[in-house]
Amino acid sequence: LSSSYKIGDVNGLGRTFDGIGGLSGGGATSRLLMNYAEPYRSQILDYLFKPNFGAALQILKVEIGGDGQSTEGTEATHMRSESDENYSRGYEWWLMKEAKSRNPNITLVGLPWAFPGWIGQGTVWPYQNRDITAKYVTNWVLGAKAHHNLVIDYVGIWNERPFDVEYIKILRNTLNSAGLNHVQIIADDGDVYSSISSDIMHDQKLDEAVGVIGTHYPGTISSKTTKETGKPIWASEDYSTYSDVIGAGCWARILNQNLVNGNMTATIAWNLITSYYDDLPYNRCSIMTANSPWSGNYILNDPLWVTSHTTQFTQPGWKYLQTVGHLTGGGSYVALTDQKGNLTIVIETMSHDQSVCIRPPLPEYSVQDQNATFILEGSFKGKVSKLNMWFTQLGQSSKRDVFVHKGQVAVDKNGQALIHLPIDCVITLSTITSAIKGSYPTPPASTVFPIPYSDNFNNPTGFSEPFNFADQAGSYEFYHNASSKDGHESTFRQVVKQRPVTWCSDPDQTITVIGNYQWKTISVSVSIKSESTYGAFVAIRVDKGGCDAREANGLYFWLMKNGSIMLTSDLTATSVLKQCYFYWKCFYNELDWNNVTLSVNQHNQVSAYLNGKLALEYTIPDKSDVPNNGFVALGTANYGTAQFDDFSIKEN
Ligand code: 147
Repeated sequence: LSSSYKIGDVNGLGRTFDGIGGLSGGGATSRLLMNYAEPYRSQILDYLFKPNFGAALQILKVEIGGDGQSTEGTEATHMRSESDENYSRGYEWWLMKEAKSRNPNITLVGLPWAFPGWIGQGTVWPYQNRDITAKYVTNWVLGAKAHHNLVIDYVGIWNERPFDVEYIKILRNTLNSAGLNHVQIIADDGDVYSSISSDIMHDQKLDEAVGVIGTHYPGTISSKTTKETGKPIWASEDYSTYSDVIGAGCWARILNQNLVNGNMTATIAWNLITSYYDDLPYNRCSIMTANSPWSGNYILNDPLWVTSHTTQFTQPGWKYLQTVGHLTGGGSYVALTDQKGNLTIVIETMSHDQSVCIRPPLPEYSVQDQNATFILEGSFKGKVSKLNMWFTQLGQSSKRDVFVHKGQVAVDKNGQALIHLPIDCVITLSTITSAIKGSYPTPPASTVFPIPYSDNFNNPTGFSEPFNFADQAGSYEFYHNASSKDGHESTFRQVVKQRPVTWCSDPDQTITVIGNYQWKTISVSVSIKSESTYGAFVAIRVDKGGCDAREANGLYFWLMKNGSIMLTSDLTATSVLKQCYFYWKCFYNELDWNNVTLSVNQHNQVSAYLNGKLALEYTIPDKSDVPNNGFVALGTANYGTAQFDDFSIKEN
């Protein structure tokens, strides 16, 4: 099969290209990135953000943390009450600065998943008092500038949850009143057929307030109404597919076809980087992988180099040509120009089975080996005599070129360039000469979470949080007891006092997990001080995180403020395996620090020591709700503060 395709600007240009991006958050997807040692941490960031090196991302979208669960964990909020403002929590500020330092032109986007509880004003609805929520989001933008010199370009409404027309208008006004007219609003980060588009068509004020229509997992299409609004359309979250060769095929197909079929001018991958534990949900649905900080290992997954095929040959602000489309033998091509003579053509020939994404379902189609003649017309004819060719072979082919420079393709005097297009490949043809397949020496091999492990929370990490704990409900951070003389000056503290305006159904307890999901026979020690909580726990074999955290089974040892202790097989403490009350035999000072050691051995015997004395024993029966393995965890019986110290884990 041989076909020809016109590439030119004879009938004018198409839409403005806004970029290809990655999403940190939604949520806690970057949690383990901060503790990578140098040089690995900088190398990882270079592969993601440095121009002419790796993914060279053009957009970084981050979660505006709300202290609530948002897929791989919770991210810290900048306002824990109406009077609290703190712009040094979490790691998104740091990540944005690292991205900007590599690419000052990178576009920054912020979007809330959960909101802190007080935003609901007694409800679990963020639009209860719209002015308060608008101020909360506006403060985040102002704080980014004031504390980190970060200019935020776009903010969203409420990830994949209902929008509120009145709120969008109030947010626009609040941003403007704060001098943030340049910050555009993306709405509504929902599905392709969201009513936001028809609402915009019928409401001039809303039309003025919304800058970009953002849809999620659009399956490369936009609705007729969305196109009719004339607004830029983004796949503001997409991909979310395991980062193997099929994930790379998904990414290649949607990067082109989101424009060809859906007129979308930006696509943002969920997620940027797997820096969350394997065995949390959506394992390795990322552009690259770095979730073994104790080893230094990271993985350059194929989707990273698929990204380079567009990002290293374009800039946001370039124009798509109108001459884009489907190839006659299957696949697609897009073309872009800087309007100064540069031309980039990106071609993908991904077959169905080699490019299935997590969602939505992909209708059947076929692709065949084909030849294509691209005929340059308009301002390119006679001006472009050769095009650099970069090539990636995906699919199950044994020959696996990944982002390889294949020299130059000649454009003949008639403006024609002939190329062969095998199945399952991505090809860039471009006048741009600066592209590089960046490389560093191979990082160390991945290792499992190291034990014995300990943390006395005395060593600053440069972040508000210690390394390796992945909060699944509530927020945990370093705490300094200024006046303490009892050896607990620096501790680890749960600080959220009210259940958030949730995005998932967060439990009524809080929990932070750490370690290796495969752990079976483990002993964990920790000192615990309940403050405003009803009690606190240490747990092993915790088998769930993410939005399912409230279903997490495990072995939970609780110190309750009423003086009781108990062992349960679940986070919600509905399944009590053993308990004892203070008036019987387990007396301890429930208001002070208490040291606990919880252990399970090869014979499934569980023991809990309280202040050095055996407090509870239990043998897990053959048939039991107690999982065979899981994470270590700390937590609290409800929202409220509690402190932890002298934490250690060893294998039995
Ligand atoms: C998205 C979320 O926005 C992300 O935070 C992350 O959870 C991601 C994981 O794939 O998913 O939410 C969606 C969840 C389910 C669907 C669409 C989006 N769905 O079933 O169509």
